[in-house]
Amino acid sequence: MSIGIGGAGSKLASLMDAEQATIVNVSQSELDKVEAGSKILAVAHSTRGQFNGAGKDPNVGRAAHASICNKLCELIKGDMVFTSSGGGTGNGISSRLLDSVAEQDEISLNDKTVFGFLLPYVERESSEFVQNTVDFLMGPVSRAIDSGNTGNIMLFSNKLKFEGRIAEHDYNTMIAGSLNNFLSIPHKGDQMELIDGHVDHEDFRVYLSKPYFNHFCQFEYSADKPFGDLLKENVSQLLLPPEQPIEAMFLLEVPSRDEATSFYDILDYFAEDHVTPSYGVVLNPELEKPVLTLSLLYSRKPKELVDDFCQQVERITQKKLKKTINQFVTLEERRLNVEEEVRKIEEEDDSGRSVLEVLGRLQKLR
Ligand SMILES: Nc1nc2c(ncn2[C@@H]2O[C@H](COP(=O)(O)OP(=O)(O)OP(=O)(O)O)[C@@H](O)[C@H]2O)c(=O)[nH]1
Ligand SMILES: [Mg+2]
Repeated sequence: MSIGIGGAGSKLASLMDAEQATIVNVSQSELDKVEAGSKILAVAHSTRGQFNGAGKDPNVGRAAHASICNKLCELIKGDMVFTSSGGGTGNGISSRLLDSVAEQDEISLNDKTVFGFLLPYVERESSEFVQNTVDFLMGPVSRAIDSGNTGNIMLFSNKLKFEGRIAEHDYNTMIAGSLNNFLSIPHKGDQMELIDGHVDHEDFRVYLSKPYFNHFCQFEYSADKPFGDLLKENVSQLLLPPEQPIEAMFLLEVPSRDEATSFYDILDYFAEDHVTPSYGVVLNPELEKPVLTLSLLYSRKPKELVDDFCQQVERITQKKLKKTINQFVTLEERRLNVEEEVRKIEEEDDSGRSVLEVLGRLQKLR
């Protein structure tokens, strides 16, 4: 089951499994737009947000959180929460939710919540979305990570959506599809013939409960290329790029038993960084080539993530500044034109005095 908070979060949760999804919003009309098994309306004392959402103001979401606080805390146990980091509803409600997670003494492994945050693409999205995201990462996300009380955190990015000009629904489907690929690792271990290693449901649950960022991807595996190069080419564009992993997990599906031992190359690659992945190798005769589903857990201070954001903002600010300077130059040209206009008036003036002469006298009087 998954819980979606705000517009983007609700759409993602619904795509993961509409019947099982619970969606949360401050606006009934926003709730009506998305299909879900269960819908929760969060109400603030003020009437702001009731019709169109929080209008990018996280204060509205934060205020509304109080009305659903207990219900939501109970609901997220052992489940997945999706929200955008930029919108007012998702950001505001999730901020309070993350704080309540951080304040608890210890959360048992089975009750840990996995969070999926959808980050804006700085180059194309509004400054409010970016500022809300910076506040979100520096505040509640940072505190929740420090508490060690969250499960994995997935940082989805809208960069590819904008750069690839992908329709919203298609992009959401890509995100949900790629997450489902990762989540299917233990099921495939059950359903397909196991050749080597093993990732069972319990191992998977333990992996999900670790408070690190999770980057997952799936690609055709070839032992002909160094694994590092292959990985570089195939990291997911739907998520922020991964850092040096602390832990890893993979499932290698091979069409025939002959290719099964190629997984040793992957283990060798990770051994160089002292990472010993959990893994399974299964036989999938329906495939033509081996397919690898890989997840990397990495740790990163939210401050560093924010620094990346700020660098992008800085680049854009520089570009805007350049544009402003160009505009200023245009204004200069206009001023010169005004001087010319004065000359024209002077020529046309039939009083016998030049305008510049009059101006000169006025200056002497001063
Ligand atoms: N990929 C994707 N991004 C979305 C979608 N809807 C909104 N976003 C992004 O999410 C951010 C805006 O957040 P929303 O989820 O719309 O906002 P909200 O939580 O409903 O909050 P308010 O609308 O302010 O009440 C921006 O970065 C949007 O680009 C979606 O369906 N898919
Ligand atoms: Mg909204």
